[in-house]
Amino acid sequence: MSDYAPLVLTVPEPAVRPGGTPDFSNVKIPRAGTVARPEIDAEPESIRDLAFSIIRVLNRDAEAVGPWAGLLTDEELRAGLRDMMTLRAFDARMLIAQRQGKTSFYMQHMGEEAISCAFRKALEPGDMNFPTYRQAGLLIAGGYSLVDMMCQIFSNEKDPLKGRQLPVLYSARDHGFFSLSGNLTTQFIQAVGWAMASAIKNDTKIAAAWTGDGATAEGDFHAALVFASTYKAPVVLNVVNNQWAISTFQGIAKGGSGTFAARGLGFGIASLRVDGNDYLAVHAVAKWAAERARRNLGPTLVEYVTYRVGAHSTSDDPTAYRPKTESDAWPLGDPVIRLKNHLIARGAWSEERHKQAEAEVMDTVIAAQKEAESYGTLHAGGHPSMRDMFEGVYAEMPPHLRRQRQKAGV
Ligand SMILES: Cc1ncc(C[n+]2csc(CCOP(=O)(O)OP(=O)(O)O)c2C)c(N)n1
Ligand SMILES: [Mg+2]
Repeated sequence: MSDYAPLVLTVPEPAVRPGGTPDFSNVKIPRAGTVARPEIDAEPESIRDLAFSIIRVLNRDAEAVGPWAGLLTDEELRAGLRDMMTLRAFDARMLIAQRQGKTSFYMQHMGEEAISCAFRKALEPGDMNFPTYRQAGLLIAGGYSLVDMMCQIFSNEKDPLKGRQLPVLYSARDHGFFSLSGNLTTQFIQAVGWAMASAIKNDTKIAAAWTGDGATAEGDFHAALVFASTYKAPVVLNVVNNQWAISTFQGIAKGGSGTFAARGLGFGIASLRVDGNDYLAVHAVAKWAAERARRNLGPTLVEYVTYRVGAHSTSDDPTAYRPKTESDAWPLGDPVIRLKNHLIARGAWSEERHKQAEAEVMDTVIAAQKEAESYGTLHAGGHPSMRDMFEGVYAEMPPHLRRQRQKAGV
């Protein structure tokens, strides 16, 4: 007989299930403006508390307060608002297009627009993002063509990637957007490797790695942190904690560290948490982290606290695993509405201007869609040539591929 009681496996459970009352009492939210802004060259050891708090700029009255406020002009904030509205309109149109059978698949950003849109504004030309599928704001805020994005989604004759990638897995080297890999957290090791190469070449460019909360459980995430910290790679390590990894709640991937940002502490990496629905806070933290990387002060891990309002993808139905009204209960609000209200509070925007901007943005997106559809959609119109399938991988086509191409008659 053992002196010990039988062992029991711990399996974390989400606070509520479908049909229950949404509960975010576990998300501790400090008041806006209360978290300190350390010097750029602060030692990671001296700012460990930032991995357990949340940096916020916009308060309940839509004012920008505290040490992380004041970086952006009215003009820049209006541009940021327009980027987020464009991303939202783009998502709305592409979700309908998927229902209409014009594309097989789509992934939306609802609720997370501030993160990729504001982060893009902290980068310089030549910097490289290694994004996941939920950062199309990096392209939109960087002025990439909406038509090109849609052509990729429709896999049509003008698809820049010639039908080789799943819809939304874009690639735009000149826009600092590395080919999007469906294999999650490859982004982390690749970004760190790219950043190390930049340092080896004595270049000035930095990298940005992207992952969701769920994918931090992959071994690649931890391997990347080892290399980033040992070699002080010029990289910003972004973790978008939107509370869900498809149907798995964030408590499964988080482990015992308390927060995702706290993962960085064991590696001696400067680690911060930020309100991911606060455009100003995201931008300020991204600037701080990018500046550290650029000054050769090493990597920064940033956890964006946010909520995935929509379904994971068009293949997912969230009502199967979380309460229908959970997103309404999310305490950090809607990033578009929060920035809109801030601009109004500054006297730099109005309800009328917002309505007009909404109409303009939708017109722009619809015009882009019309053009993209004229080059074909999934089942209609032009397609990439079958011949393209055989090109672009080898400098010289190997004999077996040549034979296959001949067999295909293209
Ligand atoms: C290495 C790897 N494992 C599993 C998957 C399948 N998969 C696609 S999305 C996803 C959930 C990811 O959740 P999270 O990292 O939180 O990102 P989010 O979708 O919430 O932005 C999974 C498991 C994958 N694409 N790659
Ligand atoms: Mg997630």
